[in-house]
Amino acid sequence: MVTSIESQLLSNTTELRAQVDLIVNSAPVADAHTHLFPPEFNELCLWGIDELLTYHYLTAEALRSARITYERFWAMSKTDQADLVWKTLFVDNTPTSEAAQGIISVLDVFGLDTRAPDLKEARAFFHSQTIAEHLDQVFDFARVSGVVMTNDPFDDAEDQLWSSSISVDRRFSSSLRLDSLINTANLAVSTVTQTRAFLDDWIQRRNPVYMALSLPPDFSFPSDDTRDRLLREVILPTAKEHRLALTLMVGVRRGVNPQLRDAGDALGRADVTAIERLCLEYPDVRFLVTFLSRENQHELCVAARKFSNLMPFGCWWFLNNPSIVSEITRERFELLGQSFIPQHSDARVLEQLIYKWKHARRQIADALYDSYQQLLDRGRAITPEEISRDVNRLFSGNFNDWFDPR
Ligand code: RAT
Ligand code: ZN
Repeated sequence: MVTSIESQLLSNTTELRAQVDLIVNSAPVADAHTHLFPPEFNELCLWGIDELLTYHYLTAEALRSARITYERFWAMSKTDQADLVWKTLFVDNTPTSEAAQGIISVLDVFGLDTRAPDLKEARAFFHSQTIAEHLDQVFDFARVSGVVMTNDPFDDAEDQLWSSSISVDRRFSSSLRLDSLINTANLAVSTVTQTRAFLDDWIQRRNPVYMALSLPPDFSFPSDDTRDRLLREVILPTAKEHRLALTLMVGVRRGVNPQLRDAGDALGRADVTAIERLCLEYPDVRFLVTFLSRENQHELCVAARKFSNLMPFGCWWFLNNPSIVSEITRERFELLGQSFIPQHSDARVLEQLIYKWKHARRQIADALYDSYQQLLDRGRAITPEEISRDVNRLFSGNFNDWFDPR
């Protein structure tokens, strides 16, 4: 008798592994947080080898080993900086760090020499690409169906582009990032009214998928400060009224070493109970939350078990290393089933989508396989159809439910 693939129970571990790999590697993913811009945003759309190598994750690493002062490094042109990063991290040393391995994955996908002594070949390759086709190819390789941008409503360069009524590539959705509001505001009553009107207008025109805020480790709620007032009087009412989720990224310590510029931020352990109180007090607001400290991850899972308006997402920034992604993803499967968003890329440079998703899929596949294997040992086999259901929920279903509940 012929059994259809859909109803086939995977009771053999080799077959199970093959199916998990196939399904995880081919499922399209909705990328919930990036810093990418479409080509219509001109110089804000970053791509190519020089942008890849001057990514702040890599400049921080190169400046640990290269014998050069910060001043001299920042005075160099972008191509010279990229040459120095390449020589330091890829020629003089072995590129074992996650960010460096990311470069290797990208070069490899395009068939470029991963052991090249310099960047001649890579530069020639990227210069020969036209951005429109290259973008399609990158989305295709990464199997990303769409990305959420990070849009600062107070950034003049962005604002001018939006106002020039460009039509944005449909794969790029906007998000309303409110860090500059929180960092600059001093709240008079008129400011509250004006700020709300400003946000209402921005939301109306740009149709963001969520509002977002990054927060320091000492974030507390409730609290007797301007941030608390902004949350209560501006941000949370706006979220309610527009039925927009609020994304909170907690635990970043900005500018710990200002000389490193973009690479100078660090992290700290934060208080997850602040998020619990927000979820309790605002049950009709959906919170998408990630913490930067490894030490907060278990507490975040437990908080999410208590509040269905809390969705943990991603392994953010310094957590985006295979060993830590593996640990966090397994912890989440054990405590939350499939009710979380396992990863976002945080890509700033287009081709990073390729490596960030390739590496994330590997960890997610390993963790899922182990969960199904445990189920099998305990007496329940799984079907390919169920694996697809689970993976689709993790890669896009939770995202779509959360951001588009209408
Ligand atoms: O991961 C990063 O690239 C950081 O620099 C930050 O941008 C962080 O992701 C953020 O969104 O604040
Ligand atoms: Zn980010």
